[in-house]
Amino acid sequence: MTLAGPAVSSKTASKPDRTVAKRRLVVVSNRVAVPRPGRTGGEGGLAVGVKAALEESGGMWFGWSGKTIDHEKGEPDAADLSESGPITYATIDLTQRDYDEYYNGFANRSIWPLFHYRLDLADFNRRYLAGYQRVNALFARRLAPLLRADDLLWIHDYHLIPMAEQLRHMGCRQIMGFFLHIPWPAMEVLLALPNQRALVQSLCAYDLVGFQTEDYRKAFLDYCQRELSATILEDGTVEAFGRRVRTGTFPISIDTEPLAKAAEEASDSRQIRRLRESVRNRDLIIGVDRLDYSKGLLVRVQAYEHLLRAYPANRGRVVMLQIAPPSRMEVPEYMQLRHEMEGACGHLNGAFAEFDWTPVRYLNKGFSRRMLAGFYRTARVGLVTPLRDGMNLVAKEYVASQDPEDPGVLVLSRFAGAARELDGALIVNPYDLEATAEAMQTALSLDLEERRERYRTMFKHLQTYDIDRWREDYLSVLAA
Ligand code: GDG
Repeated sequence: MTLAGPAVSSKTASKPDRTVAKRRLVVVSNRVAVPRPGRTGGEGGLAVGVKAALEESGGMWFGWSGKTIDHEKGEPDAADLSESGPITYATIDLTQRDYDEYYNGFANRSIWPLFHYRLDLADFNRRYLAGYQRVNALFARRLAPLLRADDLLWIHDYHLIPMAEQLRHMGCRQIMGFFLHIPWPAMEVLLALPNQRALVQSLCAYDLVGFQTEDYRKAFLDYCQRELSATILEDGTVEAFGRRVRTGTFPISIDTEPLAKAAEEASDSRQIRRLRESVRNRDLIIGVDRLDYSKGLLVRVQAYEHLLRAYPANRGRVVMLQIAPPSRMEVPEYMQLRHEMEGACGHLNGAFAEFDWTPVRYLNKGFSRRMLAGFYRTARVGLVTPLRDGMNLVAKEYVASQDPEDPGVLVLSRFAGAARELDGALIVNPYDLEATAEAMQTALSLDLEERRERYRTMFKHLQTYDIDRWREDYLSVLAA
């Protein structure tokens, strides 16, 4: 079994550039994880990686505060600044209308469904696009006065694609990099987005555009070549709209060692002991996902039902724990999914439960990172079945949290970016419910030696390609 390392397309990526440390880093993302007293450990991969980068070089983190204000009050005049150690946090509030049109609208009802191949759920209302452009322009206007000439800008994700273009219009000449956390879709799918050409043009205002996998980067280059007749240089640089933009593949990762340690410590905690006692001698199958239609939650429950039907010996012998904190609840498609999941889990439990066994425990709430690590370690099978996913950090977290002496098995969708790296997993097509059920059955029955072998190769990979390596690779290429 061999693991392919992440394909970083630039040859300079493995040699960290010392100049990175000298420049001030300015990170821009939709939300900013401003530290608050008594609130630690709830951050996801992006926040952990960004914070570590800013702590190393010093710098600023700019974005939305998470608060909305009345439209009548008008937009804020300037960003709110606060400092914590070497990091300056700069946040702005959004009006309710901006929030509805930019965030709930264009970002999460136009781009998100389309980039996850859900054309049936996409809504291309022009009001959304106007709101998206308006908020990106607002972000640029409030950020520009805070910038220094030699800052290095790192802008994140689909909410903020037009940021660099807006800043360039205002005369900003800094080095600007963009990283897309979600998939870049195949050209035929992207063509359905009414303003797709303008969106790609705005990406060309960056100096570097980073993707999670080589497939996404190639899909981007394919569009540039076929739709824009752009010149693509051998190293993946695109020449279009009078600019040159480099492209690269930078698979995001996790804080592998700290997470492995947290999982080991958590396994002795009171809560994890309680979990083990409640599961008793049964095998636990775990899923952890934002309640999002891209994560393949419904097909997962259906595949589990197939497992119980096709391999009835599992009845009373396995338990599925599905943690699904609600997300984007103002977007109707997410509310709809919530209803559907409640129906699916209720149906499953109604059909199979016994007076002393419930097949699925479905929880609509979040847990601390430490507890999550303990849950992962307790589970014999990690079930990660997105229908489309930029990377999927849960897959990596599940592996990192395992007991090296008695590790569990990861069942992973081929449509997650993580499947390109984690080939010690049992890779499945989540649309094929029966094959997914078979993989679950295989996962439950693998012998210890094979489980260890699969775990070892993946964990070793994650030790090298962790979240620090991700940001070092990105920033060294950006600064080069
Ligand atoms: C986007 C892309 C890409 C979940 N429940 C709890 C909790 N989580 C944490 C997980 C994980 C994170 O949230 C989710 O990350 P994913 O990668 O699985 O998915 P998205 O949120 O869709 O993220 C994705 C990612 O960006 C990074 O680039 O991988 O493809 O869609 O870290 O652990 N954390 C805590 N309690 C919970 O209940 N503390």
